[in-house]
Amino acid sequence: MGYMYHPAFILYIHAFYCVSTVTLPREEAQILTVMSQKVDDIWNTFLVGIPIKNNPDNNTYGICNLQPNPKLDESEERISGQVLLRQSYPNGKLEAHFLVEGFPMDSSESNKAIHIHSFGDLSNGCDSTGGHYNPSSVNHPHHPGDFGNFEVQDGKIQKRQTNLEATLFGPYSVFGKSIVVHKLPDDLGQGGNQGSLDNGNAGTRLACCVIGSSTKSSWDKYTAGAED
Ligand SMILES: [Cu+2]
Ligand SMILES: [Zn+2]
Repeated sequence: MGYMYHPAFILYIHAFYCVSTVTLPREEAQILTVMSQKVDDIWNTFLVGIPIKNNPDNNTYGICNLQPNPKLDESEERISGQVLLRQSYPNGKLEAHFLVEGFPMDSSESNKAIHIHSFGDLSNGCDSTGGHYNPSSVNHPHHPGDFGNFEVQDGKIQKRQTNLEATLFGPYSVFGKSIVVHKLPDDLGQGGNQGSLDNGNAGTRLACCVIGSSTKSSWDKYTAGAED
């Protein structure tokens, strides 16, 4: 992404150089500091789009509170849960912690697909979240939110993933997008048809949520006892 060359960095170097080699009048030094902060603010607004300093540990947190799809038939399972997201600013890879419950204990289709979909629009249940979030126009399963298959054990999914491609920062931030849990496994692009290359033929949308910004305390609350 060329972070090395971002304007705040250049201005910092410039300001540092000036201040360290020449003794500037106090007023000029203050002006430089203010300018540097403003450039930094503009850059952060462009790069991040959300406040990044709400967590002292320099991580940005996200949460998605999964609710059953209100458009489901009576016969379908009602599942709910949380997906917790954490990423260190600005170059860290995304980590996600998945907690989903409410599956039948005797579920025979044990694997479920989970993806990031394009829209945070739940006005028509999970059906209005669109297709897979696909900013680079590639085939499934190469979308940034293709999390793959999740095994259900004792009616639950509980899984940590690290080193994910999706990001909470910049123009491709997934804040405001949605996460969908499907009824079927993800065929991972191996299904030999268009559906496979679009969405992995994962079937009915059982539950969904909109990804919002969050706090370290929510991350800690839901991942307690499950760290690594
Ligand atoms: Cu999906
Ligand atoms: Zn996909």
